[in-house]
Order: sequence, then C-alpha cells, then structure tokens
Amino acid sequence: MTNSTATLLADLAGALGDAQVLTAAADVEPYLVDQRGRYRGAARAVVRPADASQVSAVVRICAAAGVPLVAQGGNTGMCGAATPDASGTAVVVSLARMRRIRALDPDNATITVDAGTTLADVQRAATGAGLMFPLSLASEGSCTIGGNISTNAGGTAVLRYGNMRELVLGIEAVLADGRVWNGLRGLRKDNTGYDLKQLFIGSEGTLGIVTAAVLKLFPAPRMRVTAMAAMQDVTHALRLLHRMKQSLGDRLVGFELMSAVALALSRAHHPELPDPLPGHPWYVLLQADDSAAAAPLAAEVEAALAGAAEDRDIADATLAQSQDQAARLWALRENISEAQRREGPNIKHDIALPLSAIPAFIESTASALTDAFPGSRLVVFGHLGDGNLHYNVAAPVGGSGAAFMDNTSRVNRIVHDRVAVAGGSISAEHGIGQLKREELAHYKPALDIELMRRVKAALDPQGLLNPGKVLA
Ligand code: 2HG
Ligand code: ZN
Repeated sequence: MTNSTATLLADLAGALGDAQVLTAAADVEPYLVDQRGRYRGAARAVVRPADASQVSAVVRICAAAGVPLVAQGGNTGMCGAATPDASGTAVVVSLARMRRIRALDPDNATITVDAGTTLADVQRAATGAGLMFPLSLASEGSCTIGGNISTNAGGTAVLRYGNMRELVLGIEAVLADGRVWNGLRGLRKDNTGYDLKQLFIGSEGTLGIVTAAVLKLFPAPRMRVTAMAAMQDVTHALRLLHRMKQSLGDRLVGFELMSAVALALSRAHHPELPDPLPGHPWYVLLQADDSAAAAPLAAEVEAALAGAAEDRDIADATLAQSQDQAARLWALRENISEAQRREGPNIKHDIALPLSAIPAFIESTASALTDAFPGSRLVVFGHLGDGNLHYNVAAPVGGSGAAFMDNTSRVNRIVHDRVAVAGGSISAEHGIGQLKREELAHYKPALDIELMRRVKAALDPQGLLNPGKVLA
C-alpha cells in the first residue's frame, strides 16, 4: 500500500469509523463485479456511509486526494455503471446503509427516502399508508431508489405512470466538491429556472451522488386484472394495445410483449410455471388497475379481449382468476432476464422505438441477423406499451455463449443501425454505463455529446465522479 493510500484510508476511517471502510479482498469482492458478471473492477476501498453528511465527507476527502468515486446501490444495474474500472484507483461508495424513510406525507402524496432504500421498501411504505409507488421491476427487492434515479429506471408500469424521471419531485445530491445540494422539494409545479434535479436523474453517478429523493405517490388500486393473450405477430399485438387503450384509458398499466422463444426460456428454467396458451409465436401480458372498488374492470377487459378474438387480432387469451394466478403469469415474464443469464452470455439491446415502427423493425432486424448469424437465438421481449424492447441475441442452441460474444459489435451494428433509422434510442431504461459507451459515442449527434461534456465539466471539473461511464 502506498503512503497516499494509507493516508486516504485513515482519513476515510476517521470520517466513517474503521468498520465502514472495507479493504479485505473477501469484503470488497461483492462490490467489484456487476450482477451479469460482465465486468470485474478493483478499488482502493469500499466505504459505507450512514448519511448524506458522511457521503459529503467521503467526497471531500477523495476530491482533495484526486481519487475517483463510484457510487453503488443494490448492484443490480444492467450496464456496469456501478462497477469500478480495473485500475484499482477508485473508492466505491455503497449507499446500502442509507435506508431511512425520512417522511411520508399522505396529503401531498409524497414520500422522502434515503437513496439506499430498496424499491420494495418504498412500495411497502406507500402501501402501508393506503397509497402506491408505481415503479415496478424484477429486481425491486434489492435495487435501490438511488440506482433507480441514476439510471432513470423504467420497468413494467411506464405506460401508465412514466419512468423514474416522472416519479421524482425532489433530490438531494452530494456534488463533486463535497457540498450537499438540497433539492428535496415536494412540488408538482416549480418553474424557478433550470430544473437542476433532472441533471442528476439518469446521469449514472457521473454528475453527483444522489443521497435522497422525494417521490410521487398515487392512489392504491382497489381492483386489478391480469390477462395473457397470444397472437401471430407484433402487428396484431399493437392492434390489441390500441384496442385496450381505447377500452380502458389510463387504467391500462402494463402491456408486456414476449416472443415464444423468450417464454420458452423462462419456462425451461422454471418448469413449475404454467404454460397457459401453448403453441403461438407471440404473447402479451397485460395488467389493468382501477382505484374504484366497484368498477366492472374484469368484464371490460374480457369484452375487449373477446372483440380482439372476433377480429382475429388475438388467437387465444386467458384471464387470471386469482392473485396467485396473476403472480404466476407475471413470473413467466419477470424470469426471462434471469433465465437468459443462466443460459450464458447474450448480447443485450434495450431499445426504444416509436410504436408504429416496431413491426417493420422486428421483421427487418430478424432477417438481417439470421442471415449473418444462422441459428442465433433472438430473445425478444419487453415493455411494448411504451415502445421499449429487450432485443437480446444469444448463441445458437448448443453453441458457445462466450465465443458468440465476439460478434457483439457486428450484432450491435445490425440492431442499432435499424434503431437509428427508425428514430429510436439505443438505451431505453438500462442506461449506458460501460456497456454502451461506445455505442452512445457512435449514435449520439456530436452536438449532444459536446453539450453533455460541458455539463460534466461544469459539475465535475476534476472528472472524479464515476469516470469512464456514459461518456468515453
Ligand atoms: C426486464 O424488462 C429487464 O426484464 C431486463 O429490463 C431485460 O435482461 C434484459 O434484457
Ligand atoms: Zn425491462
């Protein structure tokens, strides 16, 4: 250990206590690898502050020593944003101990929480007050609000409630010089100049370290209907979406697409789950909520599905008859990502497209990929209701997943060029991190990159906050 590292560690221990400055290999290991196992980094230490003033102390100490900082929440990110690089120069700042629910204001319908609070804990606190926090993701038991903010997380209810950016009213963040910026306001209207909190949302810890947030709450649904439908192609899935929106308005909360390949993968790893509508190429899982207890929601969904069947937009459908059945249908969808992880590495594309462009995109991309990589498995699923597809490409059955990853840039070009032509985005909800840094540089217009660099330089002039992430 160099003298400067010894001094740094002593200063950090002075601020946080010895027990919260981890350096032993076994202690730091879980913080150095991302959940997909794609990135392995190194760090001088992992620190575990208890509150914003301790985060501030850590940042001041590191800034004075010119040491990079990597903030980490639940370490469930998809793009390696929370994993330090391999140089071993950084300090990882884990927000995991900062889990206080600071306030819940039912009349204002807001909750104020520390950044390390898990999404599930926020949902539970809201439910306990007869309200709801709508962000919903497969990793909600371990992902944190700070991570949700940093990546502008999406999930399965964006169609109705928007992504994290739309759910955050206020933020507290530690700036690159260690000052605590207090933007913890719970206002639905505030036009006092630039909306500074938006800079921190989706910036993946490169502009500041989010330490707390004020979040919007909503009336709790009193009625919920979950249904699954099967159809011949995505054009028909979009027709069903249109019909459901017309019938249900904003009571349509989730509209998830699954290809037969994606669904089969989920079931292969969870054979205990049902196979309610076997033998179709595409599926939709939809959820509708109503906050009125006496609404005829199930009958309305059923009537809309019957109309869709009559017009041959869907081939078959089933309505969950109990909460347990609904949970099992959702498990089919939520387990796809985990099932893919167990299958081996895959080339992920988290893309957004105008809904109208999706059928042509799917057709042309699939034929280009199967021409270039015969037998490659296209695991296509995602949040069709908001135009976000997970267009994942995996090795042919029996092929080496690791060897297939060598094709990443060619596969990316085939997929992302078509996304660009259709006016889409190469990152809908997972962020950029390390995974899509080069893709961002390739597709983002030069002026956008220049403006992003100017914002970065203004807020982090030493370039110490999560270096090498988002911007190359
Ligand atoms: C999901 O929607 C997640 O399940 C993960 O965003 C997607 O693994 C993926 O590609
Ligand atoms: Zn997703």
